[in-house]
Parts: sequence; C-alpha cells; structure tokens
Amino acid sequence: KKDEGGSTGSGGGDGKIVLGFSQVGSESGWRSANTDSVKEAAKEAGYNLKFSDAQQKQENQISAIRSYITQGVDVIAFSPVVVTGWDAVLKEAKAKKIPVVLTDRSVETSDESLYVTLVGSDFTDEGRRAGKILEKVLEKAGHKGPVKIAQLEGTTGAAPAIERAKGFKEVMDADHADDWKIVVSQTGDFTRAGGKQVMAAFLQSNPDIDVLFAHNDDMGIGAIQAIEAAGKKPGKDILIVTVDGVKDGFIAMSEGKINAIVECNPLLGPQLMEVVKKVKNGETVERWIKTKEGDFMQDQAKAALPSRKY
Ligand code: GYE
Repeated sequence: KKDEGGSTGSGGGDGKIVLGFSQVGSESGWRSANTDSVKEAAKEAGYNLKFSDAQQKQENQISAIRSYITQGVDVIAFSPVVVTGWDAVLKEAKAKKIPVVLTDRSVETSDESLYVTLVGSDFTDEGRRAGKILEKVLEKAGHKGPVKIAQLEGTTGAAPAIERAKGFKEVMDADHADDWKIVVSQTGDFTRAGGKQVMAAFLQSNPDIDVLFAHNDDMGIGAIQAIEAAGKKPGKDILIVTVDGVKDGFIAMSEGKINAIVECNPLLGPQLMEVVKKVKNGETVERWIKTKEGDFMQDQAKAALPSRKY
C-alpha cells in the first residue's frame, strides 16, 4: 500500500503525500467530527498527516504552520481561527513554494495568491437560512407581534461568526425591519460553557427574550441549561435556532428544546484529500469548493436522529 499513487512527497521519503494540518481546536461537536473526518480521510488516502490542535489560539496555528514549512511538507491545510493576521506566515509558505489550502474557514488577505482554495461552507447563506427558518418557527409557535432576539455569536473575528450574523441580518433588514429586533448579541466562543454563561447574563438583562439564534449547536445547548435554570422552557418560552446539526443538537431538537437547525457539514476530509492531491500535482482547482447541506425543523428531528453520524 505504501508506494501507491505515484506521488513524490518531499518530506516523507516513502512516496506518500505529506500534509500538514492545523486545526482550530476542539471547541465543539462540529470540530470533533471535522477532526475525525480529516484523520480518517488522510488514512484512507494513504497520506502522511501531520496534525496539530491550536486550542483556538492564532499564535499556536502560526507556529504549527511555521513548523510545517520548516519540515517541508507537500501541502499545508488549516482552518483559520480568525480571518485576519495570516499574510506574513502565508508569505513564508509561498516563498518555500508550499501550497496552502484553507478548510472550513476563510481568511482576509490583500494577496489572493497566498492560498489556493477554500474547502468549506457558505456561512452567509447559513445565516440567511437561519433567518428564513425562524419565520417558519415563529409561525408554527403562533408567535404574534414583535420578536426580541438574543444572538450568541461564534468566536470573535472568525469567518462563521461574522458571516452567520451578516446573513441573518440581511433577512432581518429585508423582511423584518419592523417586527424583529436583536436586543442582545455577544460571543460565546462556540463552546457550551460560553453559551451557558452568556445566556444566563442575557436572561438577567433581558428576561423577555422571545428567540435565541446561536451560531452553533454547542452554544445553544449551553444556553438551554441557562434557560432551564432560570425556570423557563427552551423551545417554548424561548424559541431556539442553531447552526451545525451535530448529534447532541438533534437530540435537543427531538426533545423539543431546539426548534430548528441549519446544517453545516463538518465531514470535509474526503474533499480535502482530493483537493490536496490535485494541488500537489499542479492541477487547477476551483477557488471555493462548497459543501452541501440542509435545514431541519423539529418534526424531522426524530426521524433524522438515527442516521446522524456525528
Ligand atoms: O459551526 C462551530 C465550530 O467553523 C463551521 O466552528 C465551523 C464552526 C462550527 O466551532 O461549531
């Protein structure tokens, strides 16, 4: 199996493609599923994967990328914790002619040649889908009149946090300028603990919240604990829309505590390995390789649950 594929990895010496992957962290169920997918797909593809977890810290990602450059890996892939601040290290990779593939999250850069492609979801569209599905949720709940919304944002400066907020606001500004209002919005850093803590504070300052829009399931699940601790019923007293679609999110939805989930697919491994091979072989690839996903309402949760793989 060792020498299959005919590629000549520069760093491995055994003919395998050497891929350096810098992961954001292990902040959420989505992230764990994403990590498993990358590791499994690399194994399946027969690559030599060098993997590191940055614990949600940009400086850790930068040093991981630097070490991959020093090691002379064939391709570097990473999921940038925030959008800004990458140009310097990406220029170092470029100087060593090591192609960089972004996975999951995008960067902001003045030099588009610093990365080859992005494999990941359209987060702005996820935000729009959250807005659209909230219309259905409100209708189903028979909610009349103004809607006071609390938003739990993802990691500050991260592409999914910026873009999900943006897409949601688009729907709000276009169709609900008169009836919807975001009354509180703060980051919960994509974690359960963050979601719980920030939601508890929200409930103190705004006890009359109608809706929670959480940028991921984990923060939504943390918030559910805070809502219950405050003596309210999640999914009834406060309607909840989240993003991701991990198993625990589906369980909460099947219990009636989350009203709708906008899916964001973490299983990027196979697509990433395919792209890495093409890039290594000097083939041209699309600038943005988007993942496919769907939306789910409560009545679909029970049926969908057994088939959720992560
Ligand atoms: O939604 C969240 C994770 O970047 C799409 O990061 C990813 C997000 C995902 O922590 O759960």
